[in-house]
Amino acid sequence: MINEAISSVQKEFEAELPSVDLNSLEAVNALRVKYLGKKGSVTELLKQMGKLPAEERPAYGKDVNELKEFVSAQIENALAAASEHALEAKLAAGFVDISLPGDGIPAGSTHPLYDVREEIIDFFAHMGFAVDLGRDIETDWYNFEALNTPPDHPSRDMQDTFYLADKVMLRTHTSGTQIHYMETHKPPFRMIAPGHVFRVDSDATHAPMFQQCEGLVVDENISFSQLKGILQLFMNQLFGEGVKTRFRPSFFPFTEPSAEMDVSCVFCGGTGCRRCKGTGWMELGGCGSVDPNVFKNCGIDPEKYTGFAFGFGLDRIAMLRHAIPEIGLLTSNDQRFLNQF
Ligand code: FA5
Repeated sequence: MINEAISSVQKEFEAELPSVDLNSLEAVNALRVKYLGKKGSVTELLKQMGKLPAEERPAYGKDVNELKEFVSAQIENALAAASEHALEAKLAAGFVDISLPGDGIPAGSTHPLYDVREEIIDFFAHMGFAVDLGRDIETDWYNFEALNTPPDHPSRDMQDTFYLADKVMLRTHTSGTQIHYMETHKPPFRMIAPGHVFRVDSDATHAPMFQQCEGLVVDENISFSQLKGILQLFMNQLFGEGVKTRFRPSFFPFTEPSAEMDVSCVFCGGTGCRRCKGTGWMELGGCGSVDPNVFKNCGIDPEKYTGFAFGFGLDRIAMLRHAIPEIGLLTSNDQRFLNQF
């Protein structure tokens, strides 16, 4: 038969437990002290064991230990519930628990235009080309005159150029960087000049601000066929081995002969589709052999040196690679567009 003192403590505990506020850590702690503390009723029962005759101790010990385990388990559960409630209350009051798992920061990605620019720089830097970023604001000399562009050339028109002051403008192409470079470097050299350019121009494939990459190689015996070879390699790098190039005769005041370079349409492989307007080709940039007048303007002997130059639209390359229908999307900062990359 269970010891009367033990069963009375058990009954008392069972009667008291339901009335304790389980949301209050203080109340549950008080219950713990009352039964399991140094002078708690269960602790007192345990102390009694030593005073009992030896033959009664085993049965008493078993019962009192069972009671202790029961009370401990109940109080532990109550403490866990009260602690959780206390934490929730703190969180609701603005407390930050730094041990809780975080919400996670979504990873960003590089912009498709940035990727094209980096790939171009990487490709030409590996071939020993220097990189000159040039400047966004140019004078008439660098943007037009030294580039052999006559005063009546249409590109000088207010309709095409953003003028900041008389003979000062936002550059309309990266070709001015050729002049700065030739004025400050002696041949032989090879360089590229990626950067923003500005024109009064706006439709699905033309933007008022876009990026170009200029290229210039000057040495003795530089030929047009070397230009074609390097640009073919460059296109292979950008669009894969299967891409073909085509050079159409064209005109730029600063190159002679001049050409427009087309690549076989990356969408249809050259058979003709809606995107290449049925031609099988897409225009990417201009190029040519450096006009001797440009060399003279920069103090380089055209009898000794020859060279080639090219200029490409980076936005057009990004549009081709990702089938982007509107050039404006590239600079619109629209998350729905950007999240696709
Ligand atoms: C030029 O700007 C010459 N400076 C290129 C050059 C450099 C020729 C060196 C010879 C030697 P063009 O105006 O065609 O050429 O522009 C070159 C490329 O820039 C175009 O083929 C196209 O890809 C891109 N481009 C031109 N206008 C725009 C525009 N408004 N928006 C986006 N891309 C454009």
